[in-house]
Amino acid sequence: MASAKPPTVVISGSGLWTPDHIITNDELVAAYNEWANRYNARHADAIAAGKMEEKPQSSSEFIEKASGIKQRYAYIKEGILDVDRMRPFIPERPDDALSDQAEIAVRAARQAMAVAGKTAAGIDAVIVSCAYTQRSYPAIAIEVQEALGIDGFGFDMLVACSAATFALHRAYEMVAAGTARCVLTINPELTSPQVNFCDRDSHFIFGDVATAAVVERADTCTAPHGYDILGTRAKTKFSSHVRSNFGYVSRANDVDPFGTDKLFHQNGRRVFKEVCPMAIQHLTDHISEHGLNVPDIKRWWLHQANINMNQHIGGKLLGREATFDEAPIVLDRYANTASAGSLIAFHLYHQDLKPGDHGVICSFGAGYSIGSLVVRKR
Ligand code: CO8
Repeated sequence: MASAKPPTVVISGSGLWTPDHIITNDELVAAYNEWANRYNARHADAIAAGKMEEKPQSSSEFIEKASGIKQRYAYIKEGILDVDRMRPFIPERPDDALSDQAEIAVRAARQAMAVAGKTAAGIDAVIVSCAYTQRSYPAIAIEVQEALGIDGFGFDMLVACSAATFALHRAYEMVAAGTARCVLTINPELTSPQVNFCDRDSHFIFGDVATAAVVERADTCTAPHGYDILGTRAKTKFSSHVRSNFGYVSRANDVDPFGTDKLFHQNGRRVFKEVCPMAIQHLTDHISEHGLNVPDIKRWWLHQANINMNQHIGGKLLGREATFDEAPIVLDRYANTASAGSLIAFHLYHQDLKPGDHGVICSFGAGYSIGSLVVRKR
């Protein structure tokens, strides 16, 4: 008996929630430098005796040149620039209130649902996928499901920078397999609580945001800017060069659960050198799997960690510098938003493509992990 052809699966809507608060490089650098001055004054004797290292100064010029980041958004700005605190002040909410992450997830999700023309009744599953969830259980996805009035099921996924693309992969597979008619994927990237604002090498990297997407069968899609998913590709390779050791076992380890190694830390140079070739190979292989060559791709919605990384990858693929139109950059405004970067780029820059145009959504980063989708405008 011939097996039935799997249905065409579509991204029919996307959503983006942007926080109200902006932190510029100058603001961030001023707070860090003042903190470093105070630290150095406090430990002057030990530093002079060579027992402690002096904290070096940060600079806006370095940040923009090394990363392309000019500002970032913060869910809550209060506390981050307070030299006596150096972390956001996010008051704990009672168990019967919507959690912070569920709240921002719902905001992005409602937008994606409106764009896709979907009500709660049309959605079967919710995937919340991001770099961190603010608690282990009940899943944030189930809380979001409840808040949106969706019947069906939800679960959380953590794949650091590739969480958004890997969630779209799962959604694609569920819809293709017929286990769900329509899946909502959401990436509430609340990064600021895990940023070490006292670390010159990484204090500038991240911003908060939430993105969402609706994935459904082509035959139910009524959205004006749907994209057929032609295929997905994923690759992971273990590396500790981007790492956070925060976790539930710290209590039993008898260590400070908030020590600096429990926050985001990385060897940025190594990551740059090791991930770029992996991403270039991955993208080349993925499009060729679909009989496509680089000139056939109208738009590359790439991960947004570092502008030099994007320019390097775009340059190697195209043999010249990619234009903004070919590979849009959002990290100057949003900074690195963990997994959400490629989805922000997609959300802001996908409506102008013509039916039949091809594009690629791709993320790369911690894990290491790389995830991509080859898509075609309907
Ligand atoms: N101001 C002034 N100078 C600085 C600063 C600063 N803020 N920071 C570093 N420097 C100095 C360094 O100390 C160094 O000095 P020296 O030469 O004397 O040693 C010099 O500037 C050059 O430093 P680097 O070699 O580190 O500079 P790079 O050009 O490599 O730029 C970057 C640093 C921007 C970090 C760059 O390496 C980079 O972006 N690499 C890619 C990293 C990447 O993509 N990582 C993925 C991270 S995201 C991810 O995986 C998701 C994780 C989950 C989310 C986490 C949320 C919290």
